[in-house]
Amino acid sequence: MILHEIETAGRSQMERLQLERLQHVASVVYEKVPFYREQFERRGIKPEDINSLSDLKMLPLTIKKDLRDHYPFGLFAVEREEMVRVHASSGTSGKPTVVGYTQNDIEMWGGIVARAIAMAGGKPGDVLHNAYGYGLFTGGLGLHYGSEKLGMITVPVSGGNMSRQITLLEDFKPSIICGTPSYVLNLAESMEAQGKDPASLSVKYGIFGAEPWSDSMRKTLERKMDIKACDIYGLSEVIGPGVAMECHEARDGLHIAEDHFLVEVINPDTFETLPEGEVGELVFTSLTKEAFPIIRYRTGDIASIQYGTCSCGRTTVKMSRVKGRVDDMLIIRGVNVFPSEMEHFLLQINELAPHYQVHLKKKGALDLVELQVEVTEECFNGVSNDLHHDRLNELERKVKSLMKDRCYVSMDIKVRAPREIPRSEGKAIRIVDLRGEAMLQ
Ligand code: DLL
Repeated sequence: MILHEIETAGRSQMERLQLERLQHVASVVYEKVPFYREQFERRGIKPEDINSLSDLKMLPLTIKKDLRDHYPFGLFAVEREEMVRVHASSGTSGKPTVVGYTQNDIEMWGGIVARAIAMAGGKPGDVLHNAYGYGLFTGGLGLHYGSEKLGMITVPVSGGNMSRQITLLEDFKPSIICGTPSYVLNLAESMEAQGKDPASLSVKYGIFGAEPWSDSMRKTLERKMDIKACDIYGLSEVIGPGVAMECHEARDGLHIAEDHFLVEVINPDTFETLPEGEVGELVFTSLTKEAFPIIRYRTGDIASIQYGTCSCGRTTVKMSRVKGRVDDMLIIRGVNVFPSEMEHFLLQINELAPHYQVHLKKKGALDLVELQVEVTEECFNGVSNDLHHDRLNELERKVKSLMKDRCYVSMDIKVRAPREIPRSEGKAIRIVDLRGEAMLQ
């Protein structure tokens, strides 16, 4: 279901709207946010110098550190009386990054998330089970307001409490489930552990995101739950979930809400803007946000963009699925690899459960990478105890050579017992960096 005519607008109509909005947001940040005025002045730019969308390149890039340096409210563009909400993303080190919303921002956000849910198969009157965490994280409330705006019966279950989740899924008969893919997988497995079949639930569509997930993970979730799984993308600095969404018809790239968020892809080393189709770092400029407008924000997320008309009828630019974050890319003996690429191949091994972690360790001056994978319960069915060891060794060799042949990386493999790898309540932890801990001998 296409909710808004702008989703099918012609390119020139979209670009006219974007330019008008870009000129407006540039003059707002110049007037209201000292940080941006300083950045513009340093480059000798005035908002009125923006005469075409390609002038966007003249504007300064913004990074997470700029948000931290102005913690908590230093980049807000409105008076306190106009603000109604803040969200924050947890910082790995120190303070979180804080973002703010006016009432209009909340309305606009609800509108784009409603569009996103409709794109993934949501309909007024149907039930949406929202297992994204409610709180400072934008996932829970972001999906919640969008679902209500679309007219769906919204179940604000949040994360945690598996048995309650399962009861609500069985009793309320939702057509849509939302959550991080790792958490929903965890949920499906908990049902199986209780002897229940997740495919027997009423759920038809999944809206999964907030973390990188591979196409193999998509297949696993689709098979286990008998659903169509769509990818939702977003980040709090830009607004939260809904910046981009896959349509359930094509499930081939995510439609960016480009009437609100202008996208660019840059080379993360040279900052040069890359052409359509080339993989680089996504950069977004908000076009309509009031409280926390953001100019050319470097997301750290790696993807490409593609223009054209989708088989669903939408004409909005699509981004590829996120391969990973610039800072999650592993460089193993000169070869670059993202955990989601490893996931893609790992999930093709039947004996393995879809859970894994990459442990980074240090031995002397040397960095070591250990991939921890988990066997399924069924792997040892019918195997006598004395053969367990051989089976594990054989599996380790299999994973090692798969990683070498398909991802071109050589790493240590550790096969762990069922349920030994920690399960997620929200975003899965795929990389565990132990290099700061006591050195291994
Ligand atoms: O994760 C917002 C969100 C909530 C998106 C619910 C989708 C669903 P943050 O906590 O600020 O916001 O984290 C943003 O998560 O820069 C990406 O690295 C990653 N991310 C978000 N969606 C996806 C996705 C929310 N679909 C960061 N695929 C982003 C891969 C994603 N990575």
